[in-house]
Parts: sequence; structure tokens; C-alpha cells
Amino acid sequence: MTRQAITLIGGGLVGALVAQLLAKRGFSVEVFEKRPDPRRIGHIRGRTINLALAERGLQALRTAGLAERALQKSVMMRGRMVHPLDADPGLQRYGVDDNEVIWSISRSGLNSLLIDAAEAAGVTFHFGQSLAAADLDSQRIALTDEHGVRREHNASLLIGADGAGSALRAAMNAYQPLGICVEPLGHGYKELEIPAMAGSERFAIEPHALHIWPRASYMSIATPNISGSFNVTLFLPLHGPHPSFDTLPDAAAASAFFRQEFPDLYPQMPRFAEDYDSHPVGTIATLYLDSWHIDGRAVLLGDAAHAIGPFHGQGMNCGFEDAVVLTDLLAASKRDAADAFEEFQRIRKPNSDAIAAMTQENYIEMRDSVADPHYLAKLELGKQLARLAPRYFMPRYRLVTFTLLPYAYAYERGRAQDQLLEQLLRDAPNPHDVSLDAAVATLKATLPRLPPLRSVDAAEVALRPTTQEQKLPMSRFAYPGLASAGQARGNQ
Ligand code: FAD
Ligand code: E1W
Repeated sequence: MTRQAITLIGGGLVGALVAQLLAKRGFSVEVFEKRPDPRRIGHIRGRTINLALAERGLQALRTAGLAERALQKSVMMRGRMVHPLDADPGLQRYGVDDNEVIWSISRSGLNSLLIDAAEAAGVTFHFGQSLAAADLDSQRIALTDEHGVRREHNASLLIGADGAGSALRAAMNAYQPLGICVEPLGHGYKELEIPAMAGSERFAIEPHALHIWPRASYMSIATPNISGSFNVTLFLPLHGPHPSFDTLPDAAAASAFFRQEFPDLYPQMPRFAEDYDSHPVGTIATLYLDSWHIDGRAVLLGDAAHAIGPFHGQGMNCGFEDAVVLTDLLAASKRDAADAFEEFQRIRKPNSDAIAAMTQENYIEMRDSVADPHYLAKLELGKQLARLAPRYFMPRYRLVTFTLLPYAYAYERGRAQDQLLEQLLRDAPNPHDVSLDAAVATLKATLPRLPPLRSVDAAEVALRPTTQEQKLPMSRFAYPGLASAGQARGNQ
């Protein structure tokens, strides 16, 4: 039997991962990537230089056999270090202990690791080849190189992992409308840098944290690199009244603003002016499609299917989950791609819709609620409930970041938990006045137990489904939903 051929557009993070997973399952995979080989040229200026890797992404890398190597290239981030304008910075832990941390990893380093592994699994990469056209009737594609030289290629089964500006998506949409909806978020971003320090100290600020400077209508963040430098990202409205990228078009205008609004950050960036003037303003949008595929001929995954904002650090993590699910479905139904694609969308779309919504909420929360007393009261009470009844309450951030429960479950559960906190704080606005015994009793009477979670009970780790053990897409498991609230439940 000949191996089924797959033509993959885009050799970025998701493309390189899905290529390797498919090759290991017996497919013959060819990848066409617009850019040059990242193993030869290093990172591209202006692209995000590092990314936060969380449990979902890590789990996909475990499936690919690459988790250990990825972690070796990463810096552990234990929590968010919040830098208010008029007070000292403080560290808020993300999870309960060092089992619940996220990892800062270089985009080009991770991409190179994934490409190496895909090649080792038999994948062929063609770099500097940009998809120019795709004819879904004749099942042929046209590619151009950097000199404009055009070549054609047969493509029976097309997979698009070519990112938010997907060329395959445009070609598919021209052939048969996909129902594309783009919601610009109105904010843009600029990449800056805190260089490594000379000597043994290396890190100019706390290395094991994601630093946030929340400023209501805008913010900056910084994430560590193993070399000792930090990538700084300024998020700001694109247009409108000061401050926006319109009113801060260049370093001459921006440096006074930056010195005033980020007084502990500005002095750490000796190349502020150079970086500000030479790096482009990135734009951010949420992308929704009614359809991710054209029968069994072409399918999209990752940002090409559902680009989201960066404010939860889940875009890559979500795309990595896609890669595992799509591979499992294609491998299980080798000759019936249309069914596999349909099932892929059915499983994944509710989850990508949920993380898109949670990402937006997180931006608003981070930007301006860190100082809101009611928000802080809810956060504090939630922490207490999670400590006292860990099988009944887990803050939504932890559900998203440290579990493999479907995003749609995290979204629903988060909503139910939030309603409960609102109810508890209605009578006693100060969390310290809430009777915790009574609150726990209400919690257990209102919400079903959480599904078994490693971080809550190590003995239940064996019950935690992993795609490796189960050989099934992870999101297919029926996790206890909120509808089963009346179910019998044990005593915590
Ligand atoms: P991409 O990484 O965009 O890869 C697409 C690939 O396709 C590229 O290599 C591109 O060159 C190629 N390509 C494009 N067009 C063509 C063409 N015509 N022909 C051939 N190839 C083509 N996610 C996280 O999980 N954690 C984070 O901390 C995080 N931080 C972020 C910060 C910012 C500022 C932004 C903007 C995003 C962030 N994300 C984060 C999201 C993450 O970057 C994306 O979700 C992820 O890169 C998606 O991977 P992808 O492979 O689908 O797309
Ligand atoms: C994470 C680009 C980016 C990446 C991230 C996060 C944020 C803010 C941003 C969300 C978060 C890791 N977050 N929320 N509170 N602290 N961090 O968790 O990846 Cl802007």
C-alpha cells in the first residue's frame, strides 16, 4: 500500500508539529514554507521572539517525544510580577506550586526543534516557497520563491498551517465561501528588549516570572530568555486619543511617554529608540470561520483556522492541541478525509471559540482590574475555596493553563464559579467576612466535582487521559459537565 500523500502549507510551530505527527503515523508529508529555514537564519525581526508554553502545548510535545528537549530550552515562569505605577512590584503565583508553572521558550528555537524532528520522521521541507494559488478542482497548487520563480505541484490532500494571514484559506474561500469573520481588537503591539547583563547575574529583573505593567487602557509585559535578556511587548490602542500608536509614531514621541509611565522599565532598555523605530507595529485580531475545510480536499488548523489575541498565551498551545487531534482523526480514517475534517472541526471549534473569548476577557482583566477591589476580592475568595475544596473549585486561569480539560469546559466552569463568587460576596463584600465553612458548603451543593486532575490528587494521575495512552483525541472524552450538578458526590 502506498503511503497517503499530504501537502502542508506553512512550516511554523503548528505546521512543523503536525508534519512530524503525521509522518510518524505513516503519511508521506511535504511542507512548503514561505520563509527561509529558521535553523540557518535565526529569528525574524519584528516577530514575537518568545512564547509561553503551558500544559496543553507541553502535552502535545510529549506526544511528539519533544517535551524534555523543549523544556531544556525554556525558562520557568512561576507567576506574574505586577509592576504598578505607584507601588513596589509583587509576584502573584500562577498555580499552587512549581507543578503549575509556564515556560518561556524562543519561537525560532522551538520551530527549529520541531523541524529537526519532522525531518527525522521523514518529512520533506521546501523553504522559501510561498503558496501563490491553489486550484481545488484540479488539485494543483502554485508556489513562488523569493525571486518570483513559480512552480506547480500536485496536492491531493492539503493542510493549511500558514498562520493568521493564511494564503490557503484565501484560496479555499474563493473556491467555496468559508464564512470568514475578522474582529480587529483595536490594539497593536511593539517588540522591545531588556538586554542581558554582563557577569554572572545576567537577568536585570526577576527571571522566573512574566512581568506585567498594567496601565488601564494599555500595558507592557516582559518574558525571560535563557540568555538573560527579556522580550518586552508594549500593547497599545492603534488609533485614537493619546496614548495610541497614532500619537506615539516614533521613539522621539514615545520615549518621554515610556519614561513617565514605565519608570522602572525604561532605564532597562538602552536600545529603546532603535527598537521602537525599527520594529513594526503588530496588529491583533480574532478570526472565526464557519467552515475549516472543503470536503476531504483541504483543511485549516492553528492560527489559519482560528487566530486569537495573545493575552492568555494560548494561541500556540491551542494550535498544538489541534495538531494532535487532527493527526489522530486522520490516522483513524485513512481513506475518508472528509469525515475526519468534519469531526476535527466539530471537536475543536467550540474549544477555539472558548479560548478566543477567554483571551479577550483576560486582557481587560489584566489591563485594568488588577486594581479593582471587587475583582481582587473575588480572586482572593476563589483562592481560599480552591485551597479548602480543591476538587470543587479551580480558578479559570488554572483550568486553562494547567489542565487538559477542554477550553469550552474551562469557560463554562469559570462562568459557574464566578456566579458563585458574586453570590457569596453580595452579602459580605470583604472576602475576609465570608464564612469559609458556609462558602464551601454552598460550593459543594451548587457545583459538581471537577474531573480528576493531577494537580489535585496525584493518585488520580492514572485516570487523566493522555493522547499517548488512549490513542484517541483528547477532547473527545466526556468530562463531567456542569449539567450533572445533582450527581452523587463524595466528601471532597
Ligand atoms: P504561525 O506561527 O504564524 O506559522 C505560520 C507559518 O506559515 C509561518 O512559518 C509562515 O511563514 C508560513 N506561511 C505564511 N504564509 C505562507 C504561504 N503563503 N506559503 C507558505 N507558508 C506560509 N501563543 C502561545 O501559546 N503563547 C504565547 O505566549 C503567545 N504569545 C504571543 C504573543 C504575540 C504578540 C502574538 C501575536 C501571538 C502570541 N501567541 C502565543 C500566538 C502564537 O504566536 C500563534 O498562535 C502561533 O504562532 C500559531 O502557530 P501557527 O503555526 O498556526 O502559525
Ligand atoms: C500567560 C503575550 C502574553 C502571553 C502570556 C500571557 C499574557 C498576559 C500575554 C496570561 C496572563 C502566559 N499570559 N494572565 N495573567 N498573567 N499572565 O499566562 O502567556 Cl500578554
